[in-house]
Amino acid sequence: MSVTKVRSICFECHSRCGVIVEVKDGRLTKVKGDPDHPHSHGYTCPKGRAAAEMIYHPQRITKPLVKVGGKSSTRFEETSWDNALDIVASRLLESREKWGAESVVFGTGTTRGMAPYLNRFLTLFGSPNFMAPSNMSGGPIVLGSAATCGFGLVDPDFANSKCILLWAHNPEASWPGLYMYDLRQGLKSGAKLIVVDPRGTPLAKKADHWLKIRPGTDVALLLCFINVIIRNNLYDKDFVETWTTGFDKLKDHVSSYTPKRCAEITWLRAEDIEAAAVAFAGTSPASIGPGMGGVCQANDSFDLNRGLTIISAITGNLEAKGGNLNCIPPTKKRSCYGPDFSAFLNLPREQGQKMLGLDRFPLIGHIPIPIPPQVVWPAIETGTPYPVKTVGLFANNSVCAYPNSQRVRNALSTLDFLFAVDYYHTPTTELADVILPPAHWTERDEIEDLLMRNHVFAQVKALDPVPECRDEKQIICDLAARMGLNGYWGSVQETLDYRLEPIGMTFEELKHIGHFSTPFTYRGYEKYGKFRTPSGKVELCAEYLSMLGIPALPEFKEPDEGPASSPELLKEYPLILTTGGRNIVYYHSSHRNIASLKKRSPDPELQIHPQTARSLGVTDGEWVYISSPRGRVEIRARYFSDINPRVVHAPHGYWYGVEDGWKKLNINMLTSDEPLCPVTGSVPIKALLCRIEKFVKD
Ligand SMILES: Nc1nc2c(c(=O)[nH]1)N[C@H]1C(S)=C(S)[C@@H](COP(=O)(O)OP(=O)(O)OC[C@H]3O[C@@H](n4cnc5c(=O)[nH]c(N)nc54)[C@H](O)[C@@H]3O)O[C@H]1N2
Ligand SMILES: Nc1nc2c(c(=O)[nH]1)N[C@H]1C(S)=C(S)[C@@H](COP(=O)(O)OP(=O)(O)OC[C@H]3O[C@@H](n4cnc5c(=O)[nH]c(N)nc54)[C@H](O)[C@@H]3O)O[C@H]1N2
Ligand code: SF4
Ligand SMILES: [Mo]
Repeated sequence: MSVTKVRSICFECHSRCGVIVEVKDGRLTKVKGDPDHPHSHGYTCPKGRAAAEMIYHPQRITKPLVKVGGKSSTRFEETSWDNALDIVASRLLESREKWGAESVVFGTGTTRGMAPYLNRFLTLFGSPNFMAPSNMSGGPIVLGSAATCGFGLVDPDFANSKCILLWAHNPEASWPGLYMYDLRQGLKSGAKLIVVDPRGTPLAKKADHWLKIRPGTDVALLLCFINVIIRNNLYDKDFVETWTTGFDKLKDHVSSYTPKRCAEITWLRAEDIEAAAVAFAGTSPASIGPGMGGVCQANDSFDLNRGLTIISAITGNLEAKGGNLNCIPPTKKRSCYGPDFSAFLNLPREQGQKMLGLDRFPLIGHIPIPIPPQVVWPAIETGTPYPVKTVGLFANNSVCAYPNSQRVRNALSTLDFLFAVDYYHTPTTELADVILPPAHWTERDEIEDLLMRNHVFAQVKALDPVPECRDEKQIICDLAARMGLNGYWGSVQETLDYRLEPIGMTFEELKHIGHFSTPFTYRGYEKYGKFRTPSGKVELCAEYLSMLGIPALPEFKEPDEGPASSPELLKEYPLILTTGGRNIVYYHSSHRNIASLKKRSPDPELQIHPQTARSLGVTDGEWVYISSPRGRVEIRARYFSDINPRVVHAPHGYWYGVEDGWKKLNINMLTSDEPLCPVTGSVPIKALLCRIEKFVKD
C-alpha cells in the first residue's frame, strides 16, 4: 500500500510544530517537519519524531481499566467503554447529589487542548472548578500584564527586534518550534541579546549581557532596571505622557533600587545591571520573552510580570513592531481559554462564585484563569471551604507535576472517586478508580489557537486510534450524553465547528487550508483610543487594585526560603535550589518510557559547580542525595561551571523505571507548595534551599 501524507501539527509540546505525518497500512511510519509552517519552518525535535514509539508502545493503555482489590490496591482490570463510562457518570452524579456539583473538580495538565471541552461540561454539570497548573505556568504572566496593560505579554516579536531580552526563558529547550526561528532571524539581523538566568544556557553564554541572577530576586532587578531607565532619561517620554498613569509614583518607588543595592540582593555586579538596562532601553525596538515557567514560579510572580510589562511600556515597546505584540486568536471568545467556555463565567453567578481560590486570589474573578491545584488539596483534606470528593484528570500527572508530591499523593488517595485519562500508567493513574485510554494526537482532529499569535491551526487526524483508544472530546460527549447534560455537543465535529464559528469556517474547511490567520494591529491602543485597563492607560501605578487588597506598585519580596529570609535554615541547607529547567527530550514527567528519548537523558542530573561538588567530596557523575526541609531524593551530580557555586539546579519529572520512583527521584518531593504568591497563587519552586550529601547505599 502507498504511503499517505497528512499535514498536521505536533501536540507533544506547546510549540505545535507543523508536521507531515506519514502513514502506511493504517500505521504511522514517520513524522517529518513541514517547511511551510509559518512558525516552525520545517523544524521538529526528537519528541515529535518519536510519535510511532509512543503510539505502539507496549505499555500504552488501550482499554478502559477499573481498579480491583479496594482503594489502596494498584491492580486494574480491563472493562468495556460502556461499563467504564457508566461508572464515571454515576459517580459524578452521586457526588453532585450528596455534596453539590462543586464537589467535582476536573483537572488538566499543561494545556493539551481540553480546556474548552471540559469547561463546557463543567458548566452544564454545575461545577466552577476547573484546575490546571496555570498558576505555575503562564497564569501569572496573564494576570500581571493584563492588570497593567490589558493583555498578556506572551507574543514577543523577536524577528523584527533589535534587542531581545530573555527573562528566565530558555526557548532553545522549551519552545524551539514556536520561537527559535524568529529569534535566530532577529539575531541574524543584528539584535542584541540579554539573558537573565542563573544558569549559563547556550543562549545565555552567547548573549551580549548575561545576568547570572540569584534565583528568586528578579523583582529587585526589574525595579532597578526601571530606576536606571528613568534616571538616564531612556524612557519614551511621549508614550509615558500620553498612554500611562502613575509615572511619578513609580519613579519615586524605584528610586531606592540603585544598581549598588540591587547588586547586593541579586549577586550581580552593579555595572552589569546598569549596562543591561541601558542596552535594553537604548535600543529600539526591543522585545521581552518571559519564561512561561521561569517567571511564573515565585512568591512575587505577579510583581515580576507587572515589572516586565512596565519596562516594555515605558520604553515604548508595547504593541510595537519588534516589541511585544497584542495578538488576538482568530477564534476570539471561543479560543482555548476564551470566555465562551469558562465554567466560572458561564455558570449562574451564585454557583460561579463558589470557585475554589476566589476568596484567596480575588483577581482571578476579574481575569479568569484555571484554579490553582494548591487550593484543591485543602478542600479534599479538610473539606475547606467545602468538600471536594471527586476528581477527573485529563493529561495530568499531578503527583509528579505539583510541588509537595507527598501531599498531592495523600490528597488524591483520599478522594471518594478519581478517574484519569492517560496514555500510560503513572504515579497518578495508579491512584485512580477508573482509567480511560485517549487517542494520540495523530489519531484525532483538533484545533490549536493557544499562543499561536494570530493563527488558528488544524490538527488533522492521520490514522485511526489504536483500538480501543478514544478521542477525549468524544469521551466527554459520551459522558455528557449518559448524564443527560443538555446542550453539550453531540460529536467531535460539532465541538470543532462551534469553536471555529468566529472565523466562519467548519473544521472540514480549515483542514484543507491547514491554518487561518487574521491581521493584527500594531499600536492598537492608538486605533481604539485606549488600553483595556480601568484607566484606559498602562497602569504604572495600579491604584485600582487596592480594592482587591493588592499593592498599586510592584514590590520585591525575598524568597521565603533563602539566605536573607531564613538564615537559620541556611545553616542546615546551605545551597539555593532552582528546579525544572526544560530538557528538549522530555515534556515534564512524560516520555520517560520512550526508549529513544530516555537513552539521551537517562538520569536526573544535578547541575552543581565543580568547586562546590569538590568541597563535598562529590565527583562528576556520582549519585548523591539532595534534601530540603521536606524530603530527600537521589540525583546524579554533574559538574557545571556556569552557575554560581551557591546555586544548584535540579530537573523535574523523573520517576519512571525505578520502584517508587515518584518518591526516590522526583524533585517535587523537595519543593514547597506554600507560601503562594498572594495574587496569582504561583508556587515558589525556582528558589528554595537544599543540601547535598554523599550517597550511602542501604
Ligand atoms: N519542580 C518543578 N515542577 C514543575 C515545573 C518546574 O519547573 N519545576 N513545571 C511545572 C509546569 S510549568 C507544568 S505546566 C506542569 C506540567 O505538569 P503535567 O501537565 O501534569 O505534565 P506531565 O508530567 O507531562 O503529565 C502529563 C500526563 O499527560 C499524559 N498525556 C500526554 N498527552 C496526552 C493527551 O493528549 N491526552 C491525555 N489524556 N494524556 C496525555 C502523559 O502521558 C502524562 O502522564 O509541571 C510543573 N511541574
Ligand atoms: N522540552 C520541553 N519543553 C517544554 C516543557 C517541557 O517540559 N519540556 N514544558 C513547557 C511548559 S508547560 C512551560 S511552562 C515552558 C517553560 O518555559 P521556560 O520558562 O522557558 O522554561 P524553564 O526551563 O522552566 O525556565 C527558563 C529558565 O529560567 C531559569 N531560572 C531558574 N530560576 C530562575 C530565577 O529565579 N530567575 C531567573 N531569571 N531565571 C531562572 C532556568 O535556569 C531556565 O534556564 O516550557 C514548555 N516547553
Ligand atoms: S518542539 Fe518537538 S514536541 Fe514540540 S511541537 Fe515541535 S516537534 Fe513537537
Ligand atoms: Mo507549564
